[in-house]
Amino acid sequence: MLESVLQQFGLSTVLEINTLKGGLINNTWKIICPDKQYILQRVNADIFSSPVNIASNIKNIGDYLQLHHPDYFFVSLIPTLKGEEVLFIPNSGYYRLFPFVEESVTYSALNNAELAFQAAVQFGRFTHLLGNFPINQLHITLPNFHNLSLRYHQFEEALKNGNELRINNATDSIQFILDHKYIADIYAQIINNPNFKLKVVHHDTKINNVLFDKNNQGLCVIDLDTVMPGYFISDVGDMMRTYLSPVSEEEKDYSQIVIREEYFKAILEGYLSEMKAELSQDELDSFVYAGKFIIYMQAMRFLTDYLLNDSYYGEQYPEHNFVRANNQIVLLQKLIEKEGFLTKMVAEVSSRY
Ligand code: GN1
Ligand code: MG
Repeated sequence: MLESVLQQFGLSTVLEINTLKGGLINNTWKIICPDKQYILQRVNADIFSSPVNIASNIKNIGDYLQLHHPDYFFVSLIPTLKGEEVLFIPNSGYYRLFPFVEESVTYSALNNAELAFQAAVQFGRFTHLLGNFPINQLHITLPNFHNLSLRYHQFEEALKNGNELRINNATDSIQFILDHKYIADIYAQIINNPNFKLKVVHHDTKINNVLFDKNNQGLCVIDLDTVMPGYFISDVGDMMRTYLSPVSEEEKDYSQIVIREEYFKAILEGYLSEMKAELSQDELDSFVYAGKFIIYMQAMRFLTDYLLNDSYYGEQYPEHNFVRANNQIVLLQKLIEKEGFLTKMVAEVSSRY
């Protein structure tokens, strides 16, 4: 099957096809041909209703960067022999092909704060370089993706219509989300605050979406599916969610979840090195809030999915999304414990940029 897909992209001699794990949504394979390597992806069309719009965003952003920032390293799509940037195969799905960047490295976990700094520079640079990009030309690939008010509403609906056994099993976690609703209320204020500007935001800043070179210098960001107009708190927050703790959302031993202050500092310094001039005082003052916003949303999304029988994220073992939700709740608790300290760090560090 994949062979015939690859043929339509002009790849007829394929030596190896290796499945890459990592993302929860799309399928990804590394394709090894005699002279070159590629990344093939099948876009999950149950979630992304228009893979063609994603391809169009990637093309427009690539063209803009090529024109205005020709030194920026950008990974473009390789079209099919017929010139399509995404190939639709009925009853199978939407496929797209990227070149594999030779000697590039990705990480799924962080044990070096310098990499967190580099990643934050890359996500900051991406938004910074696209500062004058005509934002209304971006297709909205996932409407309301980081709309916390809507996510909260969906959570409330799941409390009414979800699996009753699971609702009873999750009483404490549900109570935690209800008790922290103020995080959603702050979001509702932010979107009405003119000092928060819509920017070109990546919306999925986990570490495996950054390419590094073999000397661990950041090269560029990848996985542009969710690049949409948004607020900086989405990108900074998801970095906090995924870089601060040494263990990921998959960890079942919650005692291993800790907030590593030097990683917070790395995110702050890396992001501000590119974005300080573009952030208003209100935005800067929300730097720590960014982490609360995203971790709260992710805890709620996993919990909502658990209550709705895992229809979005699926599960690899019983109670998987319940474990993920509770992991994120612990992460949020630990972040809140350090909020005062981290807020002082933002004031201190930002005065130096
Ligand atoms: C999904 O597919 P992946 O792993 O890049 C999700 C993110 C979540 C993440 C949690 C489109 O991202 O929002 O933060 O899982 N993407 C979508 O692991 O829902
Ligand atoms: Mg992704």
